[in-house]
Parts: sequence; C-alpha cells; structure tokens
Amino acid sequence: MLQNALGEQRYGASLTPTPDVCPPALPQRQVLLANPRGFCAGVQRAIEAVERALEHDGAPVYVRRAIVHNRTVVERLERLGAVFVQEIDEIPSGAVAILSAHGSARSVVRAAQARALRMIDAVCPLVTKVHAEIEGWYRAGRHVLLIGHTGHPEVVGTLGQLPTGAVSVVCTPEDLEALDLAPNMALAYAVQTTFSQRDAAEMIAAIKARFRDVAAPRSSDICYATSNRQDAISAIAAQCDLVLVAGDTMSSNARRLVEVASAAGCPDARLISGGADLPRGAVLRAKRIGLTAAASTPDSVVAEICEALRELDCTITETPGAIERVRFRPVSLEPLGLRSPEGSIKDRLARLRTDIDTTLEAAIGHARGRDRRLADAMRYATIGGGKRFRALLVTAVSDLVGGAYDQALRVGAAIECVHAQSLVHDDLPCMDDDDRRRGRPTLHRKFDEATAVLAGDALLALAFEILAEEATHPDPAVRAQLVLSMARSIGQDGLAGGQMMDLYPSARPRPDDIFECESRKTGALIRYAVVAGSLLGQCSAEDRNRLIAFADNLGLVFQIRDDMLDSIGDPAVVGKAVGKDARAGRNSATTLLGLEGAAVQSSLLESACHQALDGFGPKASPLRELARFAVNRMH
Ligand code: GRG
Repeated sequence: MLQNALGEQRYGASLTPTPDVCPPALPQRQVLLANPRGFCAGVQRAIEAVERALEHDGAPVYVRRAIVHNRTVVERLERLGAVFVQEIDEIPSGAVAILSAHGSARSVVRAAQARALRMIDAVCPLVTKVHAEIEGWYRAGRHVLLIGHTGHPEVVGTLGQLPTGAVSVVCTPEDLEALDLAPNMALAYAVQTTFSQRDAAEMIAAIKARFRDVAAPRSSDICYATSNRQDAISAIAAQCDLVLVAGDTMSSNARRLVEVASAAGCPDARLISGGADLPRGAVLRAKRIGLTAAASTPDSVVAEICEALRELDCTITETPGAIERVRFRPVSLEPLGLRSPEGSIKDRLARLRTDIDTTLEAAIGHARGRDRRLADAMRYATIGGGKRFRALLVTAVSDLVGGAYDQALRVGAAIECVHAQSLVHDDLPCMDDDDRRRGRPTLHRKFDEATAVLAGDALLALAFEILAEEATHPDPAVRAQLVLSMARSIGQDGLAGGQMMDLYPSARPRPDDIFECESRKTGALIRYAVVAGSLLGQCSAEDRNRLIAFADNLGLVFQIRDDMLDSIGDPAVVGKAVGKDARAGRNSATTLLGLEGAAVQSSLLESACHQALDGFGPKASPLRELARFAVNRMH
C-alpha cells in the first residue's frame, strides 16, 4: 500500500485495541484515494503560463475566461495579479492577454489581434490536436460531428476553428437522430477531450451504425488524464458507499467523474469544492469512501478535504494506479498572432485557406432580416474553393515587409471576394457560358442567373467594406490607399477593361493587345495583392517598386499558365472545362506563341520574378515558391 504526502495512516496499522477497556478502536471509515487524480499536464502548463507571464511582464496580465475550471486556482492567480475577464473587449489595448486551456475560437484570436493585445495562448496541446484534426477533415470535404457538450468552452473553441455549419455538436443518441444528414455523406467525428469514455464509445457506435463514410481520429481524442481518472475511480467506486470528487461545478471532467462513479456502482457520488463543502452526514454514515480530484483541482484542495475527513475519524489510503509521465513544453511567452503560418507552401496554403474561409464566413454573416439565398450564393462563390493564390500572395508580401497577418488576412478575403465575383460573372451565359468551376456547378447553374449577378455585386461591395473597416489597418490613409488601389484594379484599366478586350478583340489583335488584355484581366488583381501587402507593411518606395516588378511578371506568368492549362490541362484537375480558347477561336498566349513558345516565355518571366526579389534575401523565399508554383501548376 502506498504512503503519500498527505500523511495518512494505513488502515488500522497503528492501533492496538483493548476490547475490555475501550470502545472499538478501529477507525469507523476508510477513505480510498484514487490514483491518478488532480492536475493534468495541460492544466499545470496553463497555470504556469499565467505565473510566468506575471513574472515576465508584471501585473496585471489579463486572462480571458477561467484559465482552468477551478475557483481555488483562479483566486490564487488573482492574488498574484491576474485579472480574469469574460471577453477580449474588456482588456485594455496593448495589454498581455492569456487565452484559456480549453482553446479559443479563431474569432477570439482575431479580436485580440484587432486590439493589438500581446496574446499568449495557453490552449492544451491535446485540444490543439483536435483542432488540427477537424481542420484536416474540413479541408478534405468532410462534415465533422463533434461529440461533446454544447456550450462548454472547449466545444465553443473547437467549433470556432471552422466556418459556421462545418461542425455539428452531438452529445446524446437523440442529438444524432435529430441530424438531417444523408447516410452516404462524408463525415468524421471528434470528441471533447474531457468527455466520458463510455458515453463517447456509445456515440461512436451509433454514428458508425447510421453513416457509411466516417473518418475517425488516429488516436482517442479523450485526453489521457480524463481516461486515467475515470478508470481509477471506476475501479474503486463499487466498493464505496460514498464517492467524493473534488472539483468545481463548471468543470466538465469533474462532473464526468461523478457520473462514472455512479455508473460503476457507487450509490452516492458527489462533487465537492473543498473541505468546507464536505457532506458530514453522508461521511458519518459511510463505511468506505472513495476520493478523487478533477484534472483542474489542485492538491491543496485534496489535502484540505483529507484533513476534514480525518477529523471525522477516517483513515486515508492511497490506491495503486497508473503513473503519468506526460509533460508538455511550456507555453511560449512570445506574443502570438503576428506571424503568418509557417512551413512549406502546402502547409501555409492549408492554414491560410481555413483562415480565409473563417474571415469570409464572418464577413458574409448570418444576420437576421438579410436575404438568405443571396448570402448562401455569396458563400457558395467564395468559401471552400479555389487555390487562394492571391490571398497567399498578400499575406506573403505583408509578412516580408513586416505587416500583420490578421490584417493581410482581411485584405486577402477582400481580394477573394473580388476574384470570386469576376469568376461568377465570367461564367455567366452572356460571357463565357460555363457549367463548371472549381470542380462543381457554376453559381448560375446551382442557383440562377439573377442570383449570380446579385451575389457578384454584393461580393464586390463586401470587398470594399472589408478594406475600409478599421480592423484592416489602424491608419485611415493606408485604408484609403487600399480602397483606391482596389478600385483601379477592377475598373476600366483592370478586370472589367481586360474582360472587354477579351470579349471584343480587335479584328487583327497584335501580340501586345493580347498581353495587355491578360495583364488587365488577371495581372491587375495579382498586382493589387502585392501592392496591398506592401501597403500593410508600409515599406519603402524602393522595396515597393521591386515588389511591383515581381507582381507584373508573376501576373503574366500566371495567366500564360492558365492559357496553357486550357490546352493541356485535365478538366478533372483544373476543375473547369478546357479547350475553350480553341473552340471559340479566341486568342491567347498559346495561340500567339504556341505551347513551346509559351513555356519559354513562362520560364523567362519566372527568372524576372526571381530577379526582382534579389534585394530581399532569403526572407523572400515564400514569394519565390509562389512564382515556381505559378509556372508549374496543374490547376
Ligand atoms: C470585377 C468589376 C469587375 C468585373 C469583372 C468578369 C470580369 C469582369 C472579369 C473576368 C476576369 C477573369 C475571369 C479572369 C481570369 C483570371 C483567372 C486566371 C482566373 C483563375 O484564377 P485561379 O486559377 O482560380 O486563381 P481559383 O479557382 O484557384 O481561385
């Protein structure tokens, strides 16, 4: 039997009863202490993050919501100088803001960035694993079923990683039944990390019974600490006539421990917050009491409860259990959110795609009283599709010249609105008359022509709205330049002018006419992405000129590749019909130069892109990668 730091006796070990003289001397009640219990590695790490931030930055540091669901922990940190708030807008701008261990929606991170808070995210790495998982499934086109408790902060944070509607929360088999999803729909499930193992197993079985195509997490989402604590209390609960779980009512994993103890056969399982909360009557009636603590309950609370139990003539015995060796790297105190996604172009694109989707989703909104069909069409045109080449470009340039990622993201979303509008209108019967775009029916085929025209109009308006809003840049002069430059990129000298040249070419077009048309139709928005990125970072005129030279070559090479894909592309990969230029007798870089000539021209233009970036050194490598992608892309 184990001896622990709480100083308990072993059952009956030190007593020698003398039946003739004394009343029965054996203690009346035995307390079995479950093992493991109390703090998990994620909770420990989050609390330490607040302590370290206080040491590093001095008080006050602000914490959004309870860092972990335990009042004793929160009160102790408050005494050290932490200020707990409900929402980001309660935090003075520029202050240190710590986000809780349960994980936060991306909108919270963006709100913190908009207030220029120095943000530290204490999210548990095991919750981050679930976030990454659902993002992967979303990108793979799967709808996610999140097994969890609606409204719990972890569930709210997980839902907030993806656009609205991408995830459905299910807690009970009835929730599952109420879902209006086709049995052959591509799905995946994820589980709240503090959910009951038994209930999760039931839900997973029900999901698999109802749906045919269900992707599962590679390993259980329920965290090791939740599972170990549930197993430990389950192992002793049936021998106990009372189980006490030390924890707060707001703690989900604490409440699950009470349920698990009851389900394992204990007739009376209760949650208590500390020694003062001890149910004396129930303790005095019990012979054997089980005691455990939630993953957010400090040892001091367990020690206090043990003390109160000893006063009621209890001996306390540690039970053997799993030894936990999990440790996480400390939370980085370097403020988050000012950096663009890192890694390969593929990784950055993946993260950017989700970030752009959530930004667009928030911008299109779900306000009451708005026309739902229009909003649905706007979402259809913008969300979940496209390479996001222009959005990646603006974030890469902004990053290169010191702009903020969240601002670049907004500009990227505005550009994607304009780009989507141009594609929607380009596909209309009065223009290119296309049936497929981005691998699915064009907007006017899915909805109708009038809706396509109006969705395009509304997207254009939305783009300007996003650019003009303060969150896009604190300096009104920068915002005005962003708006002006966008207006010029899409008007007579930009997309609209280029499209006119395409629809009404001169009878004998000169090569210059073709390149002029392409540079307006495609190059203008690509150039805008680069100019906007340079505006966000407010770089020198010299750097801006170098970036514009890069953009002009990139825009042209992007369009030449588009022309080449029209000849050599696979419609299934390109996502739209090919061979249209030849069928319509339309002039393009390939009809002008031939396929080989277009390839040679592309490679010259790519060299010019690299040359323009020479002055920026290795920091420009993401832009160099984008140029390589533009030349070699197959879609
Ligand atoms: C904006 C006022 C205003 C008018 C628009 C219809 C129109 C006028 C212009 C059409 C411009 C157009 C369709 C140009 C083609 C640009 C191009 C190469 C599109 C394909 O871009 P990708 O490959 O597409 O980046 P994804 O789907 O990946 O986003």
